[in-house]
Formats: sequence, structure tokens, C-alpha cells
Amino acid sequence: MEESDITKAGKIASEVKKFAREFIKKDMPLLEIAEKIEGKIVELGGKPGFPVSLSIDDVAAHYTPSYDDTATAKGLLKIDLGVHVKGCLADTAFSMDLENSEENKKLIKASEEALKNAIKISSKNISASKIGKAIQNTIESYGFSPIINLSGHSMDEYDLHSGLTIPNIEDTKNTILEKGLYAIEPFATTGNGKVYEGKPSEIYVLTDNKNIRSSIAREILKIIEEEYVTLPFCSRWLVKKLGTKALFGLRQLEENGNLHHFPQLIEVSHNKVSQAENTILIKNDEVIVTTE
Ligand SMILES: [Co+2]
Repeated sequence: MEESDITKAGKIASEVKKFAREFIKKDMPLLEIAEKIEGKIVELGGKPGFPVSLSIDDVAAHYTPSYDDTATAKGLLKIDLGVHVKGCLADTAFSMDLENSEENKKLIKASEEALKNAIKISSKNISASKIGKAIQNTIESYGFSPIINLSGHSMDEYDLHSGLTIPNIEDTKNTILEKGLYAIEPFATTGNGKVYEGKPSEIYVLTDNKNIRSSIAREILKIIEEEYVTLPFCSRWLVKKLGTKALFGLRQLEENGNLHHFPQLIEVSHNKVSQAENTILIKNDEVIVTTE
């Protein structure tokens, strides 16, 4: 990975975040929001690192609009967006209160402050558990719970989750952060602090490029290999290219074992969730927040 591509992806993500914060309003179709955000990423010279996630209230993550989605923006909305430049990633998220709720605002403040405190102590050789502890302490100081089974992650070229996790609580794993690219993403909730796997999200990632007989499935496989490589994509993107027959092809690829289909992630007690996320580049004696 070239550092210039990493910082370029981060800069684009940061600009798109500002743009999104300004245009998103209550009752706007999620489909329109997703298209605008992904369009802006391309306009600024990047590519989406994954389908933009627009998760509302107790949906913590992995809601991207389908091609015919009719849902609209409301409640506590989390906007999670990714950019890549030649496979170098930026992953960032923020939350918006669209119903003028004091509790939403406090939840948003809690995850944002947790992110700030986590980044403040980040450096080469820090333990991931220490970062988790800073996140946990901050969120608990607001009277909320961190989501314990969602976590930050290391990133590599065309690899959004390259193996190392950064917990949102103190843990006993003894993971040490070396030089590299990481996403830190605290989630705060008024609920129990855990998510379960809900409905399919229509977000997929290629896990095996083994042969498949169906011609539409092969056509999709070729698009994935050329354009998305090993990064997540969604059915909406493929319907745009191939029409609704893409949905059949995706189902065939899933049944053939070529794809992993991500589930939506829902807070177990159906309480509201806020999220804040930035990408950091840990260098020998410096930490760069690429998405700020
Ligand atoms: Co992330």
C-alpha cells in the first residue's frame, strides 16, 4: 500500500462525510442518500470501499438500500462509508439525530468522545485492549453500553477486515497494534450492548471464485473480480449494471458457495445505537487520522 493512496482515500472519505452531513434530512429516501454518497466518492476520484450503510435506531450496521428500497431517513441514523484508492481503504462513520431527541444526541456524543479518546492513546505498540478500555470507560461514563460484539479492525490492500480486531471493551487478548492501517469504531447503546444477526443485507463479498455454469452468475463473477475484487458490494450495484436478473445470479453464486452474504446487525434489546468511526495510520512515531 502506498501512503499517498491511503491519505487520498482518507481525504475523500472526510469530504464525503461533510457533504453527507449537510444534505441528509429527515424523510429523504435512503436510496437517494446512498446514491448521492457513492456518487460523490467517485466524483472525487475514489471508489466505494463497500456499499454505504444507512442503519437506523436498533439496526447497528449493514443496512444498505436495495435497488427498489422505499425506506426513508429517520430516528438515529448511522452513516458508515468506505472509500478506496487502488485498494487502499478509508472507513469512517458518523451518526445523525433526525428526531430532535436529547437521548440520541447524548448517544452520539458518547460514541464520538469514545472515538476521540481511543485515538488519543493510539500509537505503535499500544494494546488493543487499552483502546477498548478507553472506549468502554467513555461510553459507560454517559450511562450507556458499548456494543461488545462489534469491533474496529485492521485493514490491508483490498482487505477491509484483515484479521486484527480492536475491541470496544477491555479484553484479555493481548493484541498489540503494529504499524499499519486501522479502523476504530465505537458503538454506544441504551440497550444491552450486543448485536444479533438479522435479515440478509444484500451486501456480499467474494470468498471463492470457483466455476459456475449459469451465464448470468458468470457475468456477475467477472464484474466482481474486475471491479470489487475482495471488497464488499451489494445487489443494488449489480442491478444497476445488469437489471433485476442480477438478483438470480447473486442467489446462484451464493448457493454455489462463491459469496458470503452479510446479515444486518441488530441490537439484541432493540434499543438505539450510535456509531463513530475513523481510520488511523500508525507509523513508527506518528499516528495519522486519515478520515478527519
Ligand atoms: Co469499519
